[in-house]
Amino acid sequence: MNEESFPEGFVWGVATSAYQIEGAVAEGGRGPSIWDTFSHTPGVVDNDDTGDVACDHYHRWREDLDLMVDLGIASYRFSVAWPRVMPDGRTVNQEGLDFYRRLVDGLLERGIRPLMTLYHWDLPQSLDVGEAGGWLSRDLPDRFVDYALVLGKELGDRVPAITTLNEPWCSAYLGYASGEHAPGRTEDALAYRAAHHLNLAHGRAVTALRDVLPPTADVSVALNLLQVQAASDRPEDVVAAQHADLIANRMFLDPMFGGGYSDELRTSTAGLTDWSFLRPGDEAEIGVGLDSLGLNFYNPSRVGAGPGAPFPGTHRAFFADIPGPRTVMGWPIVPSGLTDLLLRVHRDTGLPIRVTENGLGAQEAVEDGVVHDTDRIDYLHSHLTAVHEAMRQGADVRGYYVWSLLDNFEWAWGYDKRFGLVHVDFADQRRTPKASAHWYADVITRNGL
Ligand code: IFM
Repeated sequence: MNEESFPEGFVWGVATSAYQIEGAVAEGGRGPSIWDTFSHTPGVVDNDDTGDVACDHYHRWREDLDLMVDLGIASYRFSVAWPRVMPDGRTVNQEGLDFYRRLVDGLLERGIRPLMTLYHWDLPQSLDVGEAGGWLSRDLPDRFVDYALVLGKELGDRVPAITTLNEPWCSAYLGYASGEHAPGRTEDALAYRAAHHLNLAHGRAVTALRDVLPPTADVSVALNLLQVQAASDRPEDVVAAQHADLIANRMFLDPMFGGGYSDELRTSTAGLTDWSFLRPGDEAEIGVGLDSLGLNFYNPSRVGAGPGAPFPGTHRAFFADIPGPRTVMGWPIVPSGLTDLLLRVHRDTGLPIRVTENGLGAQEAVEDGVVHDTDRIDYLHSHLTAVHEAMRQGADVRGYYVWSLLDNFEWAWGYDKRFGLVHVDFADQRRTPKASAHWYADVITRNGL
């Protein structure tokens, strides 16, 4: 690996998720998800956008796979819609399974390696009924195991890599504390209960999957760990940053890799939760071995003790400003944060790592048939340089997946913020590869920058 090249076999990929691209929410026997309900609630998504049609990928998947071939993509990270495969969260819908079987076969025929995420936030609505439903329910981990086993048995012979959860931080803290995501609950204490049940679902699913997957299967989780920086070296800011690290990162890392929730985490959350949801044996079930780790990164977070945008799930830490350039999402552009985070994760887990998401959100349009997204090229270039630097310093990074292949439904931001390498005209579903797509294809051909 020289200054600009990546090792042979480094995997170049793109990522998407089901609710953000598929559309066809009432076709093929699919049942409603919590995101259907949430996005149809007036005022919660910009412009009241929904994923009803999205990129119509459910009908256009062949065209989208061909786009990946044109770009030279080696691996495609997609997620399965639980409500398509089990419309009520429990009963198998063969038509839904068939869709994913065709998708996976289509990938393999084109020489693209599937990386399948089981849960990217679209929980079947019928599993979220009442005040204590959804991820607040102790029943959910077992429902998730049943679902994981259906996919493991159906597709495990042809999908070499399976990720259990995408960004459980978002499911727990944005779904249950800040309310920005489905199901839109707003109580800090609920977020900890949800996070624990997500962890338990992950651990139990990994154990169950091992029994049905081939021994070569690569099982992982994808975390959006915060690269937390203290707002200053004032003791109160340092403590606030440690607190944020505990609730955002170690809430997941400790039980998955550290032998259980740490005393520090328990102390730090006293007053926010009584941990009554934790039962003897849970931590052992969560801390099962993984083959690799997915890391999603967009920006570091500066955290302080002063006033500012509150940090979800805590009364004590606040997001502080990071000076310098920002994306239209308001997210600071600091590529060195990715190097630091990769090295930390390498130290903490020792696992092979994939950067399973990284990319830039922008507001852009096709002009004379072209999207000149030089800002995205700059962003991707600088972050790939940061990955390269982490590898030079010893991090075992095996692949990089741009978020995202297509412009898509960006959750509470709707369709206005575009992350795709490929522009989607949502009026006629026309796909136009942006300048960044051509740039990425070139990077892939050269296996380097
Ligand atoms: O679009 C999301 C994705 O679903 C999860 N990670 C962050 C992306 C950009 O916000």
